[in-house]
Amino acid sequence: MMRTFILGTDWGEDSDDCVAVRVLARAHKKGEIKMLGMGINTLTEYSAPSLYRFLEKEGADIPVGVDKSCPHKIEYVTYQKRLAAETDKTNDDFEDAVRMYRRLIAESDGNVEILEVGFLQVICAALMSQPDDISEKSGMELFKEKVKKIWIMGGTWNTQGGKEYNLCKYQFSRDASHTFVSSCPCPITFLGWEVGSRLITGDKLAQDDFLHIALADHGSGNGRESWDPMLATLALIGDNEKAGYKTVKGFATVNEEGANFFTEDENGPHEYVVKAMPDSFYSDMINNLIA
Ligand SMILES: [Ca+2]
Repeated sequence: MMRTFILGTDWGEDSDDCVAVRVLARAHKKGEIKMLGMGINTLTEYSAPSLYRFLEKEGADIPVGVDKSCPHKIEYVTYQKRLAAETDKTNDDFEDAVRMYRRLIAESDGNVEILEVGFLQVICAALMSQPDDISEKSGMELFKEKVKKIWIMGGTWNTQGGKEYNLCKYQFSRDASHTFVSSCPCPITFLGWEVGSRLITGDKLAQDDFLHIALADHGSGNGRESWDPMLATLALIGDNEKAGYKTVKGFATVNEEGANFFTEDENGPHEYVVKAMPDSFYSDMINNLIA
């Protein structure tokens, strides 16, 4: 059975999201996986149209949603404006991300994996959602029945009480991380800040490649740290050891201040990964996938 994924991204805040989107879009296009949809958990006037256009340039037909009630309205970054200028679409042409998650999960065959490389308010709202016109089931019931696995780029797992951007930057993201991690009935694999930090990818792209241009628009024309594409490649490979990681299993928590903690336990529902290979192993793999 082909593996199916939903991606959540804070598209527009950083540029490693663009690298991750290319990795996933290419795997989708090659038929290795099916990307059911991509939901954006930040909001600018160019959010959904720019991701839509990026995917169109990839030749990957993947639905896009955006958190239309996102409390975090950011200034657009240049790559969003550049891409959005190439389409007539606006955010109004796209589905709300929480509704999209509910719909895609409800319509799925029970084989869904969710990757999150941004804030957790959309996946949290989907988990806490009530029955509606999409499904008579609650979000909790849908997740239990249909979501097999969740992959999160977030946290710092080499220290207790670490605070990492995605899990704790804003009040809404702290609230979502705390609620989601304590309530989610599905297994979660975390790839922490410490894994992708200082590991550069996207530095070998052709100058006329639109991914290079997006990175350069963000001030990362010489490459960017690899948090999001490392999570994407880990999830695609689907086997921590084959992907070059050691696994620590147990129970993760995120407190109300957004600090993350971990209790090791062989039978725990959560795990985080630790690099088992030299950095070039991961950067070569990602650079090959996006070349
Ligand atoms: Ca991100």
